[in-house]
Amino acid sequence: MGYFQKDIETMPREQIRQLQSERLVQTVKRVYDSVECYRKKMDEAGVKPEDIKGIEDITKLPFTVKHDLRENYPFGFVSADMSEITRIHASSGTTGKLTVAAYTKHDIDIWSDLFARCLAMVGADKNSKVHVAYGYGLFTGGLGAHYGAERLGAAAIPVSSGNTARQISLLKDFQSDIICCTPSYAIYIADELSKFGVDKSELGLKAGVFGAEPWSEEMRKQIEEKLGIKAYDIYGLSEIMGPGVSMECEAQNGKHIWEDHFIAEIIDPNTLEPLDYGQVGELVLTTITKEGMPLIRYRTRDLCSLIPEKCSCGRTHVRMTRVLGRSDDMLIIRGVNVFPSQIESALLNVPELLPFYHINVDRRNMMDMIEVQIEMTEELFKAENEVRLAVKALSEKEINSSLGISVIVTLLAPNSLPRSEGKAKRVTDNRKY
Ligand code: DLL
Repeated sequence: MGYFQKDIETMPREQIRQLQSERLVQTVKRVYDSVECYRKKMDEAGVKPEDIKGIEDITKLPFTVKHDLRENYPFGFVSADMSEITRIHASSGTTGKLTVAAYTKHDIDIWSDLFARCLAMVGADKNSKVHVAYGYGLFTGGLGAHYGAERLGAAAIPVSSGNTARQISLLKDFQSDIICCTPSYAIYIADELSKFGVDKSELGLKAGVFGAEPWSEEMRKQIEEKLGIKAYDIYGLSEIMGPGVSMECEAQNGKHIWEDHFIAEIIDPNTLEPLDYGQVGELVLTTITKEGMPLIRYRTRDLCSLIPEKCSCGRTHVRMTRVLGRSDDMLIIRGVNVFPSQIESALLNVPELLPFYHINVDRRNMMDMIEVQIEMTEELFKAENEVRLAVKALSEKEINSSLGISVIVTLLAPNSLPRSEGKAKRVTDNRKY
């Protein structure tokens, strides 16, 4: 499928590395001179900008963590003059203060290019109509997708999230070919179609650009089937830019990280040592062209691995695997590390269950207990009690055999869990630490 900036997207790896080296040196100089926190961090680590001669020196640089951004809230990490800042976003996260992201006009320009690359990658072009159902506002999803669609020359349709009835009628009337939203909202929209008497064949959709939360291959299959489209994974985070840091191509085997603008490393989240390609660890990103708020070795907390091999799509930029979970939302259940996405994968192997679930974690008599509430299909809901009990037992076994932990599965009637129009909240941990 199409390229937006072919020469860059297929640039030989040695050339990418050279570009990264030059841009890293510039960025380090820039932040040392303009961001007090970086000057302090680098002085403490005993490293001067002159010590960074290329990408091979990146490990000499200190990490940046979310806490640093919060401590310097709101604008302590801004590296440009306020007169040059043209946009400010913020991410609420799950706890505490907002994390702010500030952009210059040049930053917004690059972001638009990168999202345009992502859209072209999944077959969009200037004839496309892009239905944007990510939230518009401080969240980066809506405006990120919007500017990308416009940059490509496609028609951006700024629907934002919510009001599912209107989403469906607009999808049908406008015959949009691309939809951008969270995967959980895509499933919700798909399930609501029948309620409005709309069949997927009446929509013009061909592809979806889904991200902002972890999702599984099983969920992909369901979305693709229910909407009759190809479902692609997009990744990003506000601190680094927003959506479009990386995107899946037609091979659907990992997301290309746009390495002409970001340097990706994987580290062991405990020892902080760099890990090799292929090893699962925490993704660390350095921005190398940002002016508003460049970040050096930002610990994303997202766990994945990097795939360096050449991709069948022709793009040379390194790929990251699906995000397995976050090093900070990993549940430790009786000593076993468990990610909500692993529970999702195991349960969606059971065809009688729907992809709407919630995990409750509790501690009783010093023992960690997990209850997974999951919705049944209409058919199972109407079936005999014994049939339901058999499915419950089977799903408990699925989780046990794939994760090595025992859980209690509670089957719920269809539509009993709250639906999410943005990021889904999947876990409630009631344990007292
Ligand atoms: O979620 C930006 C975004 C919008 C990405 C739309 C993709 C689509 P934040 O609100 O700052 O920004 O949240 C960033 O969301 O560190 C990941 O933990 C998670 N995340 C984002 N995309 C994916 C994905 C946006 N494709 C945090 N798979 C990140 C898994 C994702 N997790």
